[in-house]
Amino acid sequence: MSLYDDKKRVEILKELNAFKKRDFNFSSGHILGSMCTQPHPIAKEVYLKFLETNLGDPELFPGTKEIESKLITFISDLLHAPKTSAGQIVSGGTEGNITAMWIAKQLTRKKEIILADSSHFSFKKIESIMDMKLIKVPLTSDYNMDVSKIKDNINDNTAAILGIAGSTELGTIDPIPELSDICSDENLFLHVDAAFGGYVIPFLKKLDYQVPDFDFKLKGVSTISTDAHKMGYSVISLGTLIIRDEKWLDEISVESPCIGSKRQAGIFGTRSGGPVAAAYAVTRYLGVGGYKKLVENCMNITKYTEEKITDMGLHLITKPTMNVLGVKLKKLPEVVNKLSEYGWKVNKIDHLSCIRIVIMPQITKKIIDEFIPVFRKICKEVGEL
Ligand code: 0PR
Repeated sequence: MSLYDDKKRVEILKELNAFKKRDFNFSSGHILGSMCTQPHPIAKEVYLKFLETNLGDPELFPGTKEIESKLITFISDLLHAPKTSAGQIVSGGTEGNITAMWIAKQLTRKKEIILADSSHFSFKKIESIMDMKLIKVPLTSDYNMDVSKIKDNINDNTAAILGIAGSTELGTIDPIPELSDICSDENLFLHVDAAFGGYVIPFLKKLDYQVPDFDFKLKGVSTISTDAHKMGYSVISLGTLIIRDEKWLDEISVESPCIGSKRQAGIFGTRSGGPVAAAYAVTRYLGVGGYKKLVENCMNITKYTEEKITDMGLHLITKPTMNVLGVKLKKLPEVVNKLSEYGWKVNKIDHLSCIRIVIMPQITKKIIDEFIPVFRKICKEVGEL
């Protein structure tokens, strides 16, 4: 008798498929507001093969552990990390930020984080979980951190400064070179949140876009987080935190007596090797050249979308730095609700009175050509145009 009862299987799949039908999906091309993506086919295939691996026990899975090292090497090289550096796999941008602030807090024994209003809401979690304090600095008219306001906020309690390389709402990049200088001068910890921009900015540079340096080439940068499940074109959930000095990992590691490795660093214990193997497979498949093409394509479609939207008579909040557009709207909730009724998903950003459109790799010109007439019709219907 088979242990896998086919009748039950069919019944369960039927039930789950009914739930899944209610979801939006990336392959429709109608999700325009998400920083996640339909993963690359190689990522899907590899993910399934590594389902039962556990990187919390590297003694059992030494092969998968080596894949993890290779992925970390790829990203470290991309970010010009020094030889002294180390990498920590995390579940995504939130855990990357938490882990970086954990290191900063341990190293400095201080609690204040200086950051801009545009920082991701994961920092509010950090404030609460880690009993740290957020010291907010305003933005310039370009929606970047106003560096001139930083020095006034540095004091004996400063644990770290945050720079954002690809902001959640508009994809803007803080002046990381200036932040690096300040942090070098004042001997402060500088974390760069490149959850979105980590897989974009290095390629924008190769494509000759004028974007500031943001990585370990800058001496003051201490840690950088990047997400493979955003522009890394891989499966959820995977991020990487690269740490300038391997020794800092001691600050977030504990003895792990019952497993093969003597110590374990980071928040998670048991963690799947699936997303790690998948992300590595995408880096092998695409390589630097492939990612460059992907980013070039996303940027071309961003430009195309910008033109179509401004042709409609609408305005952007700011010129896109990367593949993120903020479209100003007076009738924000009305437009967003109607778009959703028509099957299109964008993000509603109330405090900027705009929608966010993210041009991820699955978004083609054809999709934008389908979207624009619907968007225009809705804008007319609600009196936006
Ligand atoms: N840092 C930055 C700059 C981010 O933009 C994000 C997420 C994070 C950290 C946190 O990353 P995780 O969510 O991986 O922990 N930014 C996206 C956002 O808030 C997350 C997201 C992605 C939301 C896809 C919705 C969605 O469909 O928009």
